[in-house]
Amino acid sequence: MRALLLVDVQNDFLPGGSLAVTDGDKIVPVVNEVLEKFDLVVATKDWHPDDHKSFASQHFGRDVGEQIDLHGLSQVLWPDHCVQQTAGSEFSSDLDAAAIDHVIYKGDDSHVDSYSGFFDNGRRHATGLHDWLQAKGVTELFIAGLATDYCVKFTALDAIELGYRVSLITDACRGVDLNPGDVDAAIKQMEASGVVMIKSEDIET
Ligand code: VGL
Ligand code: ZN
Repeated sequence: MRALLLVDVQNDFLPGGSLAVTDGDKIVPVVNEVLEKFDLVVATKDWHPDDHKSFASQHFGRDVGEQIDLHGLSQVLWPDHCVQQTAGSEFSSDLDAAAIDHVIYKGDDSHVDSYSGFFDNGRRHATGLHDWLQAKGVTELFIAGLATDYCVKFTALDAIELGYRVSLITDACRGVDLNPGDVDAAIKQMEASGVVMIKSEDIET
């Protein structure tokens, strides 16, 4: 069984959002077309409390983009984003969200970030995504969403480690590129781990 896994297609990652990914909105029509090809669709939502420690605003004298140590884990500081129950945390209104069968929430613990849709960055807690996919008999994942060099990458790498066959729909992803080259490096790292790079048009119905 195959499934489409949408990563964080939320307003704050789209132009106009607080952590806007360049051209993030360009993936939405591509995702909508791809959605029709899958019987099973699961989506993640970045879902932070307003005092989440990945927010630069929570650290006196620190700026967005700086790296800190957060309880022993390296943490990039972000603008406040995807705060629970806010408009920024909602799916893009242009996304055909009715086609989503299940939503996985991540990043809800103030003290640890969760880039992967499967585990928090400390790998202490599972989100329930693996259990859900297993219950549905999913062995093959097609991944799309934002951002290529953060949540998409860590989700794809965990999926490989958990034993899924993983394809990344490259025209349905965009990255942050905080440091230029980050997106290219992320693609290379995923490929080296066994993720297959495909285009949306190559997906069979
Ligand atoms: C993400 C940075 C912070 C992502 C989430 O969805 O890639 N990036 N939180
Ligand atoms: Zn986040």
